[in-house]
Amino acid sequence: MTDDIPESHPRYESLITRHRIEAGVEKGITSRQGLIAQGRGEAFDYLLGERTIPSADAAERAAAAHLLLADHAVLSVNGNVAALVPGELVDLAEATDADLEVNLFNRTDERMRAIVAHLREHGAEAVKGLDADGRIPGLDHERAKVDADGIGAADVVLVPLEDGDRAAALAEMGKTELVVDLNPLSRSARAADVPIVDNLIRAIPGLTAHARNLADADRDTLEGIIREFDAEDALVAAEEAIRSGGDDGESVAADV
Ligand code: PTJ
Repeated sequence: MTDDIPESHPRYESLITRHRIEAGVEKGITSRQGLIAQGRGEAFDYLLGERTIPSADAAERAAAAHLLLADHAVLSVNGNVAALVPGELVDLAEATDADLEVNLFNRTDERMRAIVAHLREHGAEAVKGLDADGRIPGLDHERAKVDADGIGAADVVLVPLEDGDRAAALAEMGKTELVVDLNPLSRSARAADVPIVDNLIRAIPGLTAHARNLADADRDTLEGIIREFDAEDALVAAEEAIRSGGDDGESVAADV
């Protein structure tokens, strides 16, 4: 089906992304609600000009520094993330020595296993999430279920495409939270230590590129990058970019 979309199409990437989400639903990985979430994200991405704005790039660099400094970093995977960037997440886990853990809002045993298998097909060795022997306090839905030696024990968690409740609960547990969300007004973005207002399909490879560039950096350098980053400023810059159709005065380049 992707073969039917010519690369010259002005919205090629967006159409490929839609196809991946659709295929994720067909494969039993992505929930049907994931289609709605994707549509919401697309609207923000369109207004951002479907590009990584400078403040998001700075956030990706700060997030990479956090992952490299972590004692135990975990990358949380849901149905949309698994459909859109499975191989890219495996690369990021390798570059930062982080664990991968499946954590679902609409949790079923079948979906959990399908996502674990999908990540393995994309090169993951160990994938956490099936034990579910830990709980995030203060949450009464399925996302509270975590592995005690995974998200339960992590000091830094990357939660791409999150729902606001868990973002707040993880912050409450004192974990450093890195969130990817195209909506700078979402509760998840606002609860994050590092909100990355960018599309997952650009943000995850961006994070990995920064992690690889910083692989030999010393602790002082990484701590300096983290100190320089201001979450509130990044959210304000993203909101301004959305309202003005481009953070640097450029008009939105996307075609309908
Ligand atoms: O797989 P599950 O069962 O864990 O369910 C996952 C979904 C996504 C259905 C669930 O977490 C959900 O309902 O999320 P929300 O509350 O719709 O929030 C999704 C947020 O992600 C919105 O703020 C969107 O703007 C944003 N978003 C959607 N697609 C992308 C995105 N952000 C970055 N990149 C995207 N591709």
